[in-house]
Amino acid sequence: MKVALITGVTGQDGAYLSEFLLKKGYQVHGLKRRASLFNTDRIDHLYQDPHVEHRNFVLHYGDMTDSTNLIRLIQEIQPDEIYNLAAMSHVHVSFEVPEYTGNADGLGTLRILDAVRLLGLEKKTRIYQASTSELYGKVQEVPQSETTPFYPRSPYAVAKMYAFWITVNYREAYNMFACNGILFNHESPIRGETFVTRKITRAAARIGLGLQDKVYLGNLDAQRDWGHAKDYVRMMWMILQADEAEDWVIATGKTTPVREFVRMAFAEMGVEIEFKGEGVNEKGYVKSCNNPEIQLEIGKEVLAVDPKYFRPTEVELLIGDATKANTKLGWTPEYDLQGLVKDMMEHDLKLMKKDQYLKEGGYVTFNYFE
Ligand code: NDP
Ligand code: GDR
Repeated sequence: MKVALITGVTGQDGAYLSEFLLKKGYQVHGLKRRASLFNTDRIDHLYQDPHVEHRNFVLHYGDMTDSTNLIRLIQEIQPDEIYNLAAMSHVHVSFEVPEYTGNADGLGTLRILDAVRLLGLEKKTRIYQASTSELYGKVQEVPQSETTPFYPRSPYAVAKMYAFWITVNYREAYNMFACNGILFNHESPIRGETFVTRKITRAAARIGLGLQDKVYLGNLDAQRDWGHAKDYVRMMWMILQADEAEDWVIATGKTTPVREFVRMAFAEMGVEIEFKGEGVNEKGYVKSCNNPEIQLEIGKEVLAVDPKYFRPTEVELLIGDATKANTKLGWTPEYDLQGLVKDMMEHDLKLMKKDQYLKEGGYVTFNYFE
């Protein structure tokens, strides 16, 4: 039985990757942080009673900023594969907590690599590092591939740049099987609520059900290459099964502005949106509604721009070239953007219907605007 350690197991990718590896027959160990409330929503369906012998899904407390904890866990677990997914992963928030981001996302990666080296596991343990299209930052060329130069534009991206190169360095210096997956944005129904896609699908569902008036967004012109997280975790595994340790771009090859994602999300509920105005004055209005379950007045303002969501330095355009992954590993995504939006909207409409019942029952429901 192969043994995997996933850092960031409670996150979007950690949850999908755990499911994927368990189906493949792995024993999966996950690193979770201690929190004052349960933080395992995304993996609760995989939970196994700790009193049962021979579990194949085991959680451990830990933190990317704590070297001794990481060394001890890796020593105990003796993993065949480590997927280093843990990170302070929000680009905008990284401007608020730049030092912590550098510590967890940059030095955290070094701690994992060095623990493996220190424990003499260089020949046994393969390491996947969660690198990112944010490394490309300010546009140098499109589409972006493994040979495109980096120009990071946030403390998050700069920390991830350190993580990228320290992974390459440990591979070259110590002959370790350590790889970067340079993944472009990938989303899902369990995406964090403050990333733009999930913020939009949650808000569209709430607005459609009369639970929220409108949504405030930042830069509507930013363009992203959005894929489905399920397709991307499959590729993380493929990267570690390859004959050689290399770095790989994973992307759909298509890019879409934030504004268009909004249009597609509302369209999933049968609501057509039109945009008027420019820059900070741009707004979105209901143009038509052909869904009897959705009661939205024609002309209702459902979207406004709030500059507080603008970033000090922005990444305007990402579009990835995953030719290498397509040709050498045979990876192609199963979901297109339409399929992704449909999956997210179906989920969020169901979720918000629960809130609607609660509200009708007199309970207070909470909305997130960030
Ligand atoms: P999430 O934000 O959903 O999950 C991040 C995970 O890291 C959570 O489990 C979180 O724990 C954990 N974490 C954060 N800080 C620490 C810490 N100091 N110690 C231990 N664990 C910590 O991210 P995703 O699942 O979307 O992304 C996974 C990885 O891939 C991240 O490294 C991200 O930067 C990278 N990435 C993501 C892309 C995407 O589009 N999703 C694209 C490219 C790269 P908790 O639940 O307690 O907060
Ligand atoms: P990103 O994702 O920064 O690409 O990082 P996010 O969804 O946060 O932003 C995408 C684009 O949308 C614009 N935007 C907004 N973003 C947010 N969060 N909230 C808003 O209200 C809003 N309005 C417009 C942003 O300015 C940006 O241009 C994600 C993370 O998962 C990283 O960890 C990962 O490395 C990269 O994707 C690839």
